[in-house]
Amino acid sequence: MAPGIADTVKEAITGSPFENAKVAAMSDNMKNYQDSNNRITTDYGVKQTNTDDWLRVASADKTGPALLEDHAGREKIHRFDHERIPERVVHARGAGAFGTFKLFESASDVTSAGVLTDTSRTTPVFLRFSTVLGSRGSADTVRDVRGFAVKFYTEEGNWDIVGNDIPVFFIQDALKFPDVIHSGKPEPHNEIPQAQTAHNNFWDFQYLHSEATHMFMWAMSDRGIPRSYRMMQGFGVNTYKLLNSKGESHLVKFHFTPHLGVHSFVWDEALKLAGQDPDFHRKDLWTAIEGGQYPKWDFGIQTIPESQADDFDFDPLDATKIWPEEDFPVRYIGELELNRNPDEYFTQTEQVAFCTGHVVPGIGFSDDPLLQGRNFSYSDTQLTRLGVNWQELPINKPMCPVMNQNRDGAMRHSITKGTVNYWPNRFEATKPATAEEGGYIDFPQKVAGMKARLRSKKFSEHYNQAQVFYNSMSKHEKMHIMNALSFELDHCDDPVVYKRMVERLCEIDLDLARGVAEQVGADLPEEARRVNTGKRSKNLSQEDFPPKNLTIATRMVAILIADGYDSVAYNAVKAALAAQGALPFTIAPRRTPIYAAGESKDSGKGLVPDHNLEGQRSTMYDAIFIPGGADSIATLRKNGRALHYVREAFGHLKSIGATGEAVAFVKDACQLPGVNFSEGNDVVDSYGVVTAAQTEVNSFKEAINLVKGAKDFT
Ligand code: HDD
Repeated sequence: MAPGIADTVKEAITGSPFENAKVAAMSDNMKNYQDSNNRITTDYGVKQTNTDDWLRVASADKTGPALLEDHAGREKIHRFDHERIPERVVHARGAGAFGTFKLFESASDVTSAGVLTDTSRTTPVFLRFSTVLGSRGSADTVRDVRGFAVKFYTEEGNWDIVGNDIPVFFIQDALKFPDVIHSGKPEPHNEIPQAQTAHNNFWDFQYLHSEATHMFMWAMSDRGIPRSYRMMQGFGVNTYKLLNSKGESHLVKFHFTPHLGVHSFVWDEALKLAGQDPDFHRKDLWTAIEGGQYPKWDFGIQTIPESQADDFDFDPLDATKIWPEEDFPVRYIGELELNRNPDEYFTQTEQVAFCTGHVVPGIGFSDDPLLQGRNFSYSDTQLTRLGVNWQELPINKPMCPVMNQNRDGAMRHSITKGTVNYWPNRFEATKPATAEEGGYIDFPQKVAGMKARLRSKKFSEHYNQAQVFYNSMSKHEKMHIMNALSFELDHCDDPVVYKRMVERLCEIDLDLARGVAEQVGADLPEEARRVNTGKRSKNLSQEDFPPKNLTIATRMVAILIADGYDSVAYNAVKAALAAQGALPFTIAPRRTPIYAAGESKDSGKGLVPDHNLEGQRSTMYDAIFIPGGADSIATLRKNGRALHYVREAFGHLKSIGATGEAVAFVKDACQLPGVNFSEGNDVVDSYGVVTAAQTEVNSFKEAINLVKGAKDFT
């Protein structure tokens, strides 16, 4: 394909070309601000000589009133006044990227969808990650569910999977959505707290609405505080249908599993980062893609022949239940890669609009009552946010032809030629497609029943899978759940709320309930409300999702130095980390040249660090390395910020590498209650800490790889 404007724009700005059919298709809508040949014009195209001074009655020594006549001036202010559109009612804060979807195994046995059967295609996608409860300007690292919404620009039209990083949901029926969201959003009287579930209303609702139990256990687990968007699973959550060319129907759930493995923060890191770097996840995604470290997910399906839908002890249409992977293995058939950052946040990430109702031939809807209601809500909300012609916006426009009788409305872009705009018409123009031509066929489902506000009987069981989830956690994951619940309920000052929640936990596990009760000041329960069966299931613990290939690529490493540092160890470790795609940053007491041991300050050389110790925090890094050097370490020992770096990183169980004099420094800095190091100054004997009198680059890399494992000990 010949390079379009989009390619030239991108190349002019970043110097690198790109390939993405959807981005190329948007080239007609793109313009390049950063071109010195451009001249400022009004929106109606007239070049302007001055956009700084309002036209006014004035002379060299007297400024008089502004003139209404200044149309260009009024246009500039008027356009600014109207820049904002309503933020999303949920999932307001997000970050997106373009990418591609490749199928490596045809699923033609279960579907006729081209995107899931044609292995020769590369389907462009746009993926938007989000938090649910916070406003557009809230922090990335809060405890919350993360949105995982994928728009596939397929040859047969747009297909949207509007999913989350957690496979179940709080409610079974879409009609409860306003209630669950109102209870989690800031309280109505004072709009507090922002982007938090830690308040009375949320937990009040969770108790009174027992079907939420499974989901809140996931949200309180480490899944609620992911380390990176690149290290989360994505789930379609709802049950859809796949329809094959024989006219058979299967129920289906969609899965995305990250190649980097599933990793999380510890809560203290997440809390601190929310203030220290509210854009942490956004930046992480952006930097990885700009650096060519493209995040990837395996795409998989779980299917059940529709004829067997009633054969299980749970209802496969209930979105508060998973389909256990022992019984319904995920069949991985494709790969999704994100490989290009957006050009402009507003017109792409903000204006992208997803709809669960967007399906293509071969994919359909089940009777999942949550999905059925969602199908109404998404297109409805876009009317408030974007207006009736939202599907014409460049980011939302399908890549295949769009033609129908829909016309006009605010901000209509397309100009449709012709003397008629209805069907049937005497010209036989723009007629319905046949199935052979790729027309959408609704699955001919036989339905009989009473009209009633009812759910099927199996929907009333709410605790089994919540218990299986808890039982499937590792020891430290269980502890994190207990601590998360203790944090949240500590923020509830109405005793009714936290006492009832402890009762609810007795449905899951008595030890958990007692642990939380003690911490939050509720009565200590004596008995479980249900026996804990001890039943577990696979692929619920994050430990079941290690990285596909061990890699330290994109892991952020802080290297702490001061004047007199050991440049041999510094250079060796830094080069080795960079060679493996890790991102080493040098941090020192000041951002002016730092001199190595033996290097004269008069040499005029020195090394300019990336940051000073005040500018960054250990929480922003996955690991730290400290080279030796007597003077350097003597300085760092006296620097409270440096000491805190080491201690905090150790407390968060991050990998710490040290050589020479730095070994004893790490050891002294980490003399915390309950920490026992072996004798001697040459080695610090603690999981994740790699020290040596000599540079042990390989062990340090190993340790960074094991960051997740190291967190076992929090
Ligand atoms: Fe929703 C946005 C995911 C239930 C109504 N939802 C939204 C987004 C995601 C989800 C990822 C952000 C899309 C984007 O990035 O633009 N929602 C889910 C999942 C659900 C779910 C996984 C359960 C399976 N949602 C749900 C229900 C309703 C909605 C039951 C209403 C009845 N959701 C909306 C919405 C939003 C939305 C109000 C706000 C902005 C938007 O749609 O485009 O319509």
